[in-house]
Amino acid sequence: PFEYAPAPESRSIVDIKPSYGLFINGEFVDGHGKAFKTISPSTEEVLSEVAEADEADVDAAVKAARRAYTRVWSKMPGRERAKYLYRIARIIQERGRELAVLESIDNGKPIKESRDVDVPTVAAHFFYYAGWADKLEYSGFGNGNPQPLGVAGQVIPWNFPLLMLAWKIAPALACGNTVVLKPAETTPLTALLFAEICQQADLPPGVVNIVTGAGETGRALVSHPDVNKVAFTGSTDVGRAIAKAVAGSAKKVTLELGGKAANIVFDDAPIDQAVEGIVNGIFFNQGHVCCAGSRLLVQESVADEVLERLKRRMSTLRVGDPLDKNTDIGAINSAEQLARIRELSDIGEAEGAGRWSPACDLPSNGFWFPPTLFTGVTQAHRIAREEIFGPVLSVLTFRTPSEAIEKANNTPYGLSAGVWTDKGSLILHMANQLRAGVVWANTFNKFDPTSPFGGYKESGYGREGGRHGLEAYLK
Ligand code: TXE
Repeated sequence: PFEYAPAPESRSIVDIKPSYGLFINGEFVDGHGKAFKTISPSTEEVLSEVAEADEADVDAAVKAARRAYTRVWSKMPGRERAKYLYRIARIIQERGRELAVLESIDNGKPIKESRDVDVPTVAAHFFYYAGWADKLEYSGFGNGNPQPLGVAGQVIPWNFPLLMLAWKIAPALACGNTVVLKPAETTPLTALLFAEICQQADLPPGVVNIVTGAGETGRALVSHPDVNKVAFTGSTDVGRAIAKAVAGSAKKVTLELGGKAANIVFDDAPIDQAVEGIVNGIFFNQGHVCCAGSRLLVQESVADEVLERLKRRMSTLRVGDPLDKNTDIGAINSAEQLARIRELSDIGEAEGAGRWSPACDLPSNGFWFPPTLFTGVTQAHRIAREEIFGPVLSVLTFRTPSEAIEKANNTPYGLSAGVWTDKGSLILHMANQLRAGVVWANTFNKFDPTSPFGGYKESGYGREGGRHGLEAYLK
């Protein structure tokens, strides 16, 4: 019963073609392989058929990237490269609504997130790295004469299709590399729209190439002998496979893998603010977030109060149509991911944790999962250790800061953590003790192009974002 319900964002502003080819050397071309279907996870309708790049297609893309690298891009002065990146950033802003609607249709995420978080952050990355392109010699890399690496092979996941593309492509181009990027098989459409934007920006052919396909295409790309740099974001298992595939080669590699972040609430935290941070930490993007605050560690003395307020807040979350501007939680990205979330949640229940979800009507078509809370979770439970990658929060309690640190670090992962307290000294103490690449204080899931992002332990290595993000693309 909400009084104000604006009409859903119109689908008609996006032009989804019945089929798409590969983007190689500045043009859309037919692939040699089969085609695969991309569906809308909120309706299960087939959106389009997309070419599946085989080894020969990947080779053609790498060759185009090499030519563009040698003849044009690596020779161009940084300030000229910057002009293209600024142009791309501006077109992303101009076509922001179209990009946001397409992202929500193909991925399932709520329009208010794709419109207000994903797309603006994507533009911000291109603006930010455009600013570096002509200042690299002053950045302290390569004894004042930093050089690009060559051709970058980049493989990205489906949870932030455009944002991961921006994290990968913007720094690579700013440094003078050319790229072949493979989007995830369930979310190829915005990368293909980005290819159109490259054409619109008159980016020289071959500087950006997009090859669509699944794991086989990704494997062909990362193991191609003429790829100099591999950048991957995805599951820890595939990250391991990629590390093996490139072992012994001279390729530079960065891996950004899974997570099981602790969001730690102390008894002196402003509770309402912390509850918002807990909700944002785990329900943003349906919990399909590598740095999601999927473990809530709450100090025992305030646990009951926090849980009561959290449940009340969860009861107001609206699950449904990603294009409805009121929606807080959209569709789960695929049937496979939904099955994985269901399986781990059922295991949590079977292992004795208390399961709770607010009453909510889930649409009959599409892939949906209600916001879910598990209480009474211990370190022994699988839901405390394994990445669920869905809107499922495991709640643990602690008494002292050292117990919180011990529990937070008791995971093979180390991507992020959150600390909620009024004490500045405690924030600094926790940040120094937590084995996580990012520690947020009194906030969560904040992404900024100026800040480096990346993991400890099995969450991977290398940093993306900020000045550190340049390091991955320079020698
Ligand atoms: O990931 P994959 P999946 C986690 C999350 C999720 C689980 C499985 O827990 O439930 O992984 O998701 C490409 N060589 N994350 O199966 O398979 C693939 O085509 C090269 C966390 O979707 O890792 C896609 O483009 N590439 C994560 C990309 O790898 C290969 C985000 C990621 O898919 C390949 C996504 C191969 N051998 C899932 N096999 C995060 N860190 O944010 C697959 N790919």
